[in-house]
Amino acid sequence: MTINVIAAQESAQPRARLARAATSSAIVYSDWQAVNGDDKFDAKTSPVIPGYIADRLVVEEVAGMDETSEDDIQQVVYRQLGSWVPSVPQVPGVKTPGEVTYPNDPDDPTKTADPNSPGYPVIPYVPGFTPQGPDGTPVQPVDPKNPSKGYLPPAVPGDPTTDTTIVYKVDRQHAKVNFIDQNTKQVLNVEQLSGDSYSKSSYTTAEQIAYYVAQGYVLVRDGYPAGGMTFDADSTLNQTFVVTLAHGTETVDPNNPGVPGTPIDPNNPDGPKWPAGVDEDHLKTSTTRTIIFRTSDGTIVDTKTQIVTYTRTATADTVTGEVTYGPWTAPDGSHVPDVAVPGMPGYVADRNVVPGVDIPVGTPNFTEYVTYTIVPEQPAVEVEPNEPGGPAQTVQTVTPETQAIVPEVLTPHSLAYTAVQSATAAPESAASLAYTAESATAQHSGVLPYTGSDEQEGAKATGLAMLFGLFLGLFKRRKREDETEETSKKHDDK
Ligand SMILES: [Ca+2]
Repeated sequence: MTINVIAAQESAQPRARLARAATSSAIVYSDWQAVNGDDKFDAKTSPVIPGYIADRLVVEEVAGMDETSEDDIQQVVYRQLGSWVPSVPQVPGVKTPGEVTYPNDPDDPTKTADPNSPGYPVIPYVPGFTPQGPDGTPVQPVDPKNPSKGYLPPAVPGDPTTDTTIVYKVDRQHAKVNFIDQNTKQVLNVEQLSGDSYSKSSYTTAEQIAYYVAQGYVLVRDGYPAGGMTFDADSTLNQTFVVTLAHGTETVDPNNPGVPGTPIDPNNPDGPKWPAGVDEDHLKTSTTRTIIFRTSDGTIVDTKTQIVTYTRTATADTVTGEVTYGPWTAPDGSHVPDVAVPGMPGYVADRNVVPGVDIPVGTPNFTEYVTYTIVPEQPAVEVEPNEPGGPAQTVQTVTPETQAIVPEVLTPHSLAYTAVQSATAAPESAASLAYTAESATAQHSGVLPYTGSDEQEGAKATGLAMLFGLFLGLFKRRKREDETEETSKKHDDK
């Protein structure tokens, strides 16, 4: 479009006006005179018209005109300015900005503005893209820290009426996926990703997660999009995704221990192996209380054992092999029951019961003693020796659960037993009296050895404990040096 600006017509200012006077009778004209003596066209400066550029700045002055001068027509031609024209690839959601017309010099219609002048336009910012100049190099951002402020335009071409195409090149975006060990807080791996703005990555985490699971990890959280991540349009920010993994654990107990060195998961033979410390030996322990029945001269006549078994669990870290144990517990209780002291004809024991006791885990095996002492002669007792079927021959079974030892019958006959014992017979009965805490109801099958008169053979030593217990106070009891280990209470002499 061209605008023709004719200075003489556009403005009254440059017009030189002429006038003359006339008389009334005979018309006599005076000479033409320039009004106010102004006989020239003044110089005319072309105006600035935004978006257009003039071909000349000033229409020069014309002087010395008279009544014979022709009209003077001068033309100033304005042509439309060109623009910076953005060219942005077609991406859904991305709008191509409008073109930017070259700016006018505010003081010179024949020029475009000085690029350093205030208010000079910028090339628009399009997120995810970087504009390039005509030479294919990126244009520089006005503020390198904030490209949204736009870019410095390339120079206006020599012919300012021609456009300059600004090609927007898509930015390369970068992202990373951090695989984190939740237990140690360490980064196991960083996967670097890159792609065009707005594009979707084909990467998925499945393969690497499977790899770590095979190493004994468990997946806590996969923060990476299942279908692949989409790159953003911010080149100043690298997207970060986190896959959180934790150490797997496997817990075993004595009934189902691990086998060190063998695969924890049989389906993953190359995966984590059971570490040391998960076998049964590390998961089970016990404490044994041994009760030794002996005579005052040290001869062992019987032995009983009580065992408390303790178990615990072990939890193995399937990544590091570290083993953590649970507390020890006694599945059947840590209390061993009372043990009734069997009677032995002719002897009196130093106690009638070995009390039950709680045995905390870690207690070493220990031994308690019951000592039998020969009953002294009792001339004052004038009773018939035991008769068959008499009260003293009653056989009473003593079981470990028996708490109170109360004879059903207390008669002088009970004192008539002749105290004769055979130390040499003791060992054979020791083993048969052993029992464990887990089987406290096991039959007490032992028979204490003794020899006696025919009248006494019908009486079973195992039943006599109940009677002997009550007679303990009737007799002086000798205390031996080696009884110091006894833990049960003593009966005071009367
Ligand atoms: Ca980015």
